[in-house]
Amino acid sequence: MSRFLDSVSIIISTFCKHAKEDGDQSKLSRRRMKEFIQKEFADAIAVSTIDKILQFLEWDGDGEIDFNEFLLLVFRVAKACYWYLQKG
Ligand SMILES: [Ca+2]
Repeated sequence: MSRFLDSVSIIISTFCKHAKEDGDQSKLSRRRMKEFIQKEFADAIAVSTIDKILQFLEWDGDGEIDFNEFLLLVFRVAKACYWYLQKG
């Protein structure tokens, strides 16, 4: 598998792993998503910011994070990392 597809596979398996641990294999609760963001970005994001991120991500208002909403986080992080690396 190419490096790019490996990365996509990791994103999918990360979402599925956390969704499965949350009971429903297709969605994460806001609580689980908050824990995920806290764990993954502990050094970079303040707790108060995480709630704002969750409001942005959870745009359909059903109280859970589906894969499309999870991808919004991936896109934002990828864009932020890209711009950070460009500044070099
Ligand atoms: Ca949702």
